[in-house]
Amino acid sequence: MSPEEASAPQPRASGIAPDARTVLERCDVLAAVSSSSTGLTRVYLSPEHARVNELAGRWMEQAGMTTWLDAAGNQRGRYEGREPGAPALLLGSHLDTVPDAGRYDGMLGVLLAIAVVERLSAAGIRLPFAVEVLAFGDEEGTRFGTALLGSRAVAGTWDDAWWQLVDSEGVSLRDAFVAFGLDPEAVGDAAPPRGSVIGYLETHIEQGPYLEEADRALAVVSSIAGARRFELTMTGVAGHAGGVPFHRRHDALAGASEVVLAVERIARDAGCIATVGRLEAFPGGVNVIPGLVEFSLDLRAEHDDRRDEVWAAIEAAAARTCVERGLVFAAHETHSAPAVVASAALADAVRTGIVATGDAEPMTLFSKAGHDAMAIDALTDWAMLFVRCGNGGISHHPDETVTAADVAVALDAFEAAVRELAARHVSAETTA
Ligand code: HGY
Ligand code: MN
Ligand code: MN
Repeated sequence: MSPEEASAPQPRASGIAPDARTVLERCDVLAAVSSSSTGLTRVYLSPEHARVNELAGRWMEQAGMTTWLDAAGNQRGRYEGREPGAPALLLGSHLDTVPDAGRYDGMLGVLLAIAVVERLSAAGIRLPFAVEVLAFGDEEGTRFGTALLGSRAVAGTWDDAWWQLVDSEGVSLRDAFVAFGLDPEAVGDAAPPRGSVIGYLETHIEQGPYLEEADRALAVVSSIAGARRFELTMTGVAGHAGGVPFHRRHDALAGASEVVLAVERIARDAGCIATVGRLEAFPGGVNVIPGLVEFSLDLRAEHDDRRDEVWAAIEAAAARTCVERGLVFAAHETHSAPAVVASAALADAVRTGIVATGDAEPMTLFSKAGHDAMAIDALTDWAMLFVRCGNGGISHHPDETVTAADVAVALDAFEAAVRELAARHVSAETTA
């Protein structure tokens, strides 16, 4: 196979390629697998997770892959290269969701990866490397708070301290593993042997407004923001809503509210991104001054030192509020992932894939959303392809949307990027 043949994308049927339409139909099938009757919620090691693993596994087999469930509950598929057992290019994304999610965040990337392999297999093409598809089970961290568990197991960066994490029902991660049929002691087996991986490509919806604003379908990702997550508490004194005069109050909710607004002000002024996604006041009576507030913080930035400076400023603002109001502030960090930069060589192949679809000057975007590539960065080089989100880029919301045309062009670009890597592999072998 010449380098030119290896990099030519499949000819596109008029209109929307049938396999691109199948990707969207499969997104709809997966969207129906939810633990909630009023929206899409699917968490790690749940019965719903087992169900979508089964569906993805079946589609992987139809695409000509051998499949297995790995030691961390990720659904995996492998399409051999010209030589059986050759090192693999990894393609993937995640099948878990946030509460009340959209149907494309993660799922689109898994299904596009399967569709790329299906195209190779249907054309009888074997590349100079194997292609593995990974459907990660826990990118969001919805169930246990710490994110990227599936991809961190594959990257070989599992932390045994996580076994004690518990979900909202008090089920530990260890017990959830066992209930899912996994052996906690074997979690390390999810990591591929050293030298058996040549890189990782992920296609994902942008989850932002920039492609839609620029009227572009695709972009290559330059880097992914580093993230830290915290469980925060503000403790005051509960009391009678009528009997306690203002100057005697230690109102935990008023104090927490000052911190929430300080989070927004400090992060915005620093060009970072911070969100309080959850807040609960206790004891929660309408006629009781809140004595305790539990709230979350999701803090991200393009550069980790900037992010950490913002965190220090937030802590200082909280300390001032505590002095003024006679409160106590505490923070427990639940997740931390460093900012990561895409591999120039792999990103260039993604760029070439976008050019192959007719976009002569592909857009480059920094990802403010986190992705499994952050974890896989510890294992191998990575690059990402972004697909336009409609509705102003809304995501982590049922109104998340993509167009069939954008999915079709993303599939072409993703396939072209994989075949570009094959062409480069061939020419590197030839000149070696
Ligand atoms: O939170 C994120 O950015 C990703 O969707 N998990
Ligand atoms: Mn997400
Ligand atoms: Mn995602």
